[in-house]
Order: sequence, then C-alpha cells, then structure tokens
Amino acid sequence: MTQKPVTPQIGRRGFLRKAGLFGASIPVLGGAVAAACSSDDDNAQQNGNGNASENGDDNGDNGRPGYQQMDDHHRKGVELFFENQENPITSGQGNVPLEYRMEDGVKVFDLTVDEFEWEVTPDRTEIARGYNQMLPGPVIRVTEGDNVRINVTNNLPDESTAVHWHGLVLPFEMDGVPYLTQDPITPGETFVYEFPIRNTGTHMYHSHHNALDQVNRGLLGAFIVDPADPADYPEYDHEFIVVLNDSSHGFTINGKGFPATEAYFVKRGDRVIFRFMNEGLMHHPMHLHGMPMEVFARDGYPMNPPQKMDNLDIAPGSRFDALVEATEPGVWAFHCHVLSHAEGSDGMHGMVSALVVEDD
Ligand SMILES: [Cu+2]
Repeated sequence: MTQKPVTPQIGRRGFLRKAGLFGASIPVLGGAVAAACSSDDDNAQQNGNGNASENGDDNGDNGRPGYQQMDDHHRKGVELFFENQENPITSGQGNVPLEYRMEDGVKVFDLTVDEFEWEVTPDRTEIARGYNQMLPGPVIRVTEGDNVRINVTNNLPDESTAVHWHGLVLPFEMDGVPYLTQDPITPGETFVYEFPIRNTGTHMYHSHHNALDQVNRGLLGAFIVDPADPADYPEYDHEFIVVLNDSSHGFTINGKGFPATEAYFVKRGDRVIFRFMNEGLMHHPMHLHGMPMEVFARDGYPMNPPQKMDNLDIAPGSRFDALVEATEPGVWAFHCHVLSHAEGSDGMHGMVSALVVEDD
C-alpha cells in the first residue's frame, strides 16, 4: 500500500500556521497540536489502519508494543511539550537572574544551599539540593572589572558544602575546594567569597564537596561575565542558557526533562546565542536540526576562527557559546544525540527541546 503524504499536512509551515506561530501569539499552540493530531488520526483512518486488532495495538508475541501504541506515546509527549510552552506542566523554574546590591563598590549576591522537592517532569519529582530553591541555581551575571562578594549560607541539615567558581580566574583562597583552599561550609554556616572579575565568558558555579552527589542533585548554576566593552561579544536578538545534567534526576536541560523542557522561540532572521554548559558526568553532543551553530567561544575563550557545526560534543565541565542565524522557519528538534538521552520506544525524553523559528 502506498503511504499518503501525512507529514506535509501537519508538519512545519502547516503545523505552524495552525499553531498560530506565523504572525500570531503562542497561546493557541496547545489546541493546534490537538488539531494536528486529530488530522493524523484521520489519515490513519483513510489509510485503512483504523482497526486495532490488526494493526497491533496489543502486544504481539515479541512483547513489543504495536506501532499505534508507540506512535501514541510519541505524540502525547510532543503534545505535552507544546502545552508546556503555553502553561508550564511542571512547577519550579531555574536560571532566574540573581539580584545584587552595591556595597562600597562591590556587587553583593546571596546564595543559600537548600534541599527541596523538584519536579523534573509531570510524573517525576525528586529530592533536589540546589541554590536558592531552584534548579539550575540563579544566574550570576557580572561585568569584567567588577568586584563581587557572594555570601553562601548552607541550610542543609546534614552535609557540609563549598562553592567552586568554575572557569573564573581568581585568588586561590576563593576557589572553593575544601581543605585545599578553605574549610567546608558546615550546616548553618555562611562563607563569604569575594574576588575581582578578571576574565569574561560563559562559566559555572557548583559544589566542590561530595560533588558526585551534590552537583548531581542540583548544586550548580550559570556564572556569566560580560566584557567591559560590549563590542567584544557578538550582537544578538536572543540568548538562551542551556545547562545539561545527567543525574539521579534523569537527563535534563535546565533542570527539566522532555516534555517539561523549554522551547526556544525566535523570529526568522534573528541572531540567536546559546550558552551551553555541561554539569553532568557524560558527553552530550547537542544536535540542532535545520541550521548550523557557529561556535565562537570555548570555556569563555574566543575560538579563532569560529567553527560551524550542527552537532556540538560537550564534555563534562565544558562550556561553549554558539551563534545560530535563524534563517529557516519551522520547528526544529534540538537534542542530545546520545539517543538513550533523548528518545526511546515511549517517545522522546530527557535532553530534547526545539528551536521554533517563526516566519512573518
Ligand atoms: Cu546526552
């Protein structure tokens, strides 16, 4: 039997037009996905595939789900993902900018180390440890030449901790490695980190005490240093922070697993920056469909010349800055290409998102 061309009817421009993405607002998206899915069902009917007993809705002798059951799981995940862009399907959001106050010319930040429940996906809530009750921790953003003070209060009942400022050039006493540079911050204690900001770029902060467990459970965050002269960084229309982790919480982007991950909405022609950070134990080759990424900085240091690629392998501890020229309208999958981190028989999971390029 010849298959009817289902995809063009629901995918890409048609999908986006139904979804109201072209020249309209995002909120219609959830309904539009449902519409797209029902037309998918219609196509299945027209193809004569509507009979459950023949198309393998039940498990066959091989124990594998029938294709309709598998397709259903995939479809439901994508529906939830699009719903998430309208109304978050999980509570809690990380990467919130951290406010500071000026004291005698010093930018002062406050961090707390807490244990709390964290919803990774609608059916997965974990006991997290994190900064300021969020995962990833709040974004610390400063400018080259600033002087910063960061008060870190350990609210954990049962464990000491310390904070390492990963990638920053600073006095070694401030480097946050217990017994190498400081005593651990014991439960109830506050440690004051203070240092000048000497180097720019995409960096991180995270626990350096019982790190396998503490970073794994969420004691991590983004630390971004803008250059004193803005001309030293590319101009852009959108900037997205992408913190990767593989942990007892599963495979996550910014503390969430698909379908609770955030999609990246931009307009055709926009210049889009992604700041990647890997806080996990594994490599994560992030693959963008449809357009190349121009990688122009590694660990905060410029790459000369920049290099275009669509699959960027990010080692544990590494950071990359990449620029995408959003030339191609559509919904473009954006995921880790270690497939066990992204997609199985139950559909997509973990490190999956999408770059949505709206036409106008
Ligand atoms: Cu991965």
